[in-house]
Amino acid sequence: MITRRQSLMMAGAGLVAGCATMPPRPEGPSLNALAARSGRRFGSAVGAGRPGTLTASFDNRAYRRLLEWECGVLVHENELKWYALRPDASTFTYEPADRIASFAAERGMGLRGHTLIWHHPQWFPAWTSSHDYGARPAAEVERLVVEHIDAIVDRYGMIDSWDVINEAVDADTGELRVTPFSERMGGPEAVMDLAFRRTRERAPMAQLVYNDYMSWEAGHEAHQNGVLRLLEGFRARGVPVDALGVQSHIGSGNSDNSVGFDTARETNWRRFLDEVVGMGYDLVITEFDVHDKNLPADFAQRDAAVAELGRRYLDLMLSYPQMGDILCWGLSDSHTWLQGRWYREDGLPKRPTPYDAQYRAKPLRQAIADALIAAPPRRSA
Ligand code: 9MR
Repeated sequence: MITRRQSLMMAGAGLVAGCATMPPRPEGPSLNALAARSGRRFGSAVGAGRPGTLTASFDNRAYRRLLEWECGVLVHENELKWYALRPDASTFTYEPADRIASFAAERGMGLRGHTLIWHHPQWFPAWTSSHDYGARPAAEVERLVVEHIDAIVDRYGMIDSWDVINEAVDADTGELRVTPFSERMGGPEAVMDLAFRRTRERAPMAQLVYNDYMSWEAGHEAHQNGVLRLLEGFRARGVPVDALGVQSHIGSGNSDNSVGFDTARETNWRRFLDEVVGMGYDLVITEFDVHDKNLPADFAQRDAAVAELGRRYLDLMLSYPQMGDILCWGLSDSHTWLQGRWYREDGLPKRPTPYDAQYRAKPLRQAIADALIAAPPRRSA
């Protein structure tokens, strides 16, 4: 449900059907062309949600133009999640996901897969709790997971990089989350190992990713440690995981009580990344945006601070040769998920993406371009 406050925010952000006319394309190469110079791709999430909402960027012609200009790879924002694809145990709702996949295929773009299992109880559809798992619940979970992976991976055979598991580590404690599946299968590891192994069988050429939102801000240490333990476990058990998806929602910190803008702890973050690549994992930036909740109202000041932090972050990430593709979680302020929660004190719309709500390039777009131009070549782990 969209609240009155959200609808006002959306109007403020320019998310009103038909109000967008397309400003000229930025001069010079696209972000994807710049990424290609060092062997990477640039891309974005796009959503085919209910028309007129923040999740419906694909509905917007101007937004689709931005994708065509800038991207070499797309990812569904929500359409492959269980709650979107599977209203009940036997129905699959493919149409919104198909539209995005066709758009990418027709333009020769790549596609990432988000996500085969969002390992977080909040995002499991309600029916997974009330489902009749029968006398052998573990076997029934296994059947559901295998059926899901086979159906989705086969249907979207063009997907070359899968977020097989998303957000399994509790950010506060570092422990693995318990889900309706894990509690019936004898633990989270059993579900995750099965998912990775099955995906490898069905998509042997695809990059298999564990994706999470541990970040470089202060307060993320428990989350980072939990992710390291999980990645060590995968290696110890011989589970086929190729890369860590670093979501990269940086900036103000995503919570109601966020106070600062930049609390980056670079030395600690490098130590974390060193351990990850030391275990032989590649890195992917899967959901980049720069939250500006606590920055001043003034657009120029805000945009400059967002661009400066974004550049510093991307430079650090791109200093790792194992760092691969870079995807933003939305290209325009008209449709970012951050407009829908953790509102600014001044009530103004946020500016966390490379293009403003009128589809004009902002300093963050230039910062991404500059970071890509300066990037050393990619070398896979
Ligand atoms: O941007 C997504 C938003 O539209 C959805 O309402 C929300 C819940 O499904 O998920 C958002 O995307 C999340 C992504 O799937 C996983 N990492 C965090 C993203 C932002 O919450």
